[in-house]
Amino acid sequence: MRRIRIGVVGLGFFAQNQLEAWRVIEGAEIAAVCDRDPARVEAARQRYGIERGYTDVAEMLADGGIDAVDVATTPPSHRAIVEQVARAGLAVICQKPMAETLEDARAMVDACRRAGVSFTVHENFRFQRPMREVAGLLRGGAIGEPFFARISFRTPYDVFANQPYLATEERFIILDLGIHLLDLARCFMGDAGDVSCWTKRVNPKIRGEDVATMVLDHGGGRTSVVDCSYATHQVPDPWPQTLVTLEGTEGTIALEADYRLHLIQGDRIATRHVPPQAWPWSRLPLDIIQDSVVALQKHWVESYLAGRPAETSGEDNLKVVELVHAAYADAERRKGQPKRWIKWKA
Ligand code: NAD
Ligand code: 89Y
Repeated sequence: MRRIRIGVVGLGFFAQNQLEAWRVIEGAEIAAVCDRDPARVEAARQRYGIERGYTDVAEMLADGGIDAVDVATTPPSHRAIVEQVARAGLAVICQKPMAETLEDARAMVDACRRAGVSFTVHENFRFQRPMREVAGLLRGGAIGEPFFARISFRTPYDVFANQPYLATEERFIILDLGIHLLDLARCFMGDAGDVSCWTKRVNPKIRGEDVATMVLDHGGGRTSVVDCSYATHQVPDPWPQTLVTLEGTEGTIALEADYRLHLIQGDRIATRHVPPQAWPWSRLPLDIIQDSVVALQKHWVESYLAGRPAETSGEDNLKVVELVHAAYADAERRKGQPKRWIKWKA
């Protein structure tokens, strides 16, 4: 069987996980690497033993011999690269956030649809092993009909050390991280029709918000609370774990720190340990994220070969981008409003 030939664009901090993952996934191979920084191209070529290296996406595409492009650059470049790849008629995977604006995200989905190419967003949190276990219990009916979810990510972790660009963005935590959590809320509870949101910047050294609390309306009184913070004093630091509670008519699922997964039904509780798979390049505590990259890329290969859209297709992920922007709009609206404190009646 011929392997799918992947061109990887963007060879920075996170791409290393994608490159490592492609190497262990049967059915795919890295055909070329590309970054505007020649030193990063050379380093990737040496480290991963890849012949073809480029500093320009157009040149990589013009040389042919590629079936799909995996885009791991930072968001400002996503739209132009995805549209370029779509015009070349190749499948494309793009890192989250697909784009910084809703307009760009819609244009990207539209460009891929018109070109007839498959478009997937690298939305990996729903592919974390514990999240697959939670979804399995839920879909198997273990808790009946879910009516409440809490998806929580709170940490003091210095995320700016590895990703310095996050400190200077006008919009930080919802666009960078909350986007994953909003996707998880959709994955567990279905689409949301409305979102209320409160944001705050606690760290004075950064530009955007580092704390956000969102409440999603899934209809029929069903809600999710999605909360995230990079400003929380917490020992031990759970980073980069996402904690989940799902309450249903027949039971509760609770994913606690250190991958302890509880299923509570009446007065019974069953607990399992659901850690990620370790890979030779895994580094604690990022192993949960690194394993999810392998799982997402494997899923992408299976979907591509079967000729069906991946779970996190561009069209599906557009709904997450819409939620992100709805959340920012709601937070902005609240900041502009006079406070409406509850008036207690004597
Ligand atoms: P980075 O700055 O470390 O790397 C980005 C690389 O892209 C750089 O080497 C840069 O030179 C290159 N680049 C930028 N524009 C380019 C262009 N037009 N052509 C060629 N190369 C270009 O960034 P990062 O931290 O690796 O983040 C990359 C993406 O990964 C972001 O979208 C980020 O949100 C995402 N990310 C995802 C996860 C996850 O769990 N899914 C985790 C971290 C980061
Ligand atoms: O960029 C973010 C992501 O996608 O997952 C965690 C992260 O690296 C920092 O918030």
